[in-house]
Amino acid sequence: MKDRDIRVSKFLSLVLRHRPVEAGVTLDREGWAPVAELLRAFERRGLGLTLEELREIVRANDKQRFTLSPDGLLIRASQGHSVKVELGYEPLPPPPFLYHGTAERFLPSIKERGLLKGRRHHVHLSEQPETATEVGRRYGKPAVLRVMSGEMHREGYAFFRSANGVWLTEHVPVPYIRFGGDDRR
Ligand code: HQG
Repeated sequence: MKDRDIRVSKFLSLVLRHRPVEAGVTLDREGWAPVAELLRAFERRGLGLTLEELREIVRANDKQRFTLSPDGLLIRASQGHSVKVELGYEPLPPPPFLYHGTAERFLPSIKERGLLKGRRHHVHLSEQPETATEVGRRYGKPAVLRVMSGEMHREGYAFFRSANGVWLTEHVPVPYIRFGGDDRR
């Protein structure tokens, strides 16, 4: 991605997931913001953006983080919020295993408390261990944990899949985590 596109994408994440009020943007219950309001927030930020540019950045985003409504008037982040929103994803049976990328320094705490959602709404899980490695790298030396999602689901834990393919669940207790990563034990 180009430098400017990265700045735009980061500001979009900030506004649509974490700090809409500070940016002067209103999210509805389901996390949708009026595109016109968002464009004005970009203006104020000194990152003037045309509608066409916004559409292209949403289309080309590496993780498909944002969704435009069919009429193009509203936009929301597909996952990752810390502000309260109801994304409305239906519970779905997950694949047997999912992966969580973290940093090695978090492992002692995860071994005690399981995976916690922190300030976000959910714990985020990937279908691919490679994606999890990249997620983990953001915080330090990456470690990939395998989550026994099939077993969790059979035992009553709910899973959701965001529009951009990230799996979401409330908490992963320690017994469902394999710390060896991809070894199928
Ligand atoms: C860790 C990115 C200590 C957890 C990604 C993670 C994702 C614990 C950090 C999305 C813990 C939270 C979310 C425990 C979990 N003790 N640390 N018990 N339980 N942690 O950023 O999953 O690029 O809130 O392992 O792709 O890293 O922004 O969550 O390291 O989908 O679109 O606490 O963000 O997407 O960090 O990332 P985060 P995450 P975007």
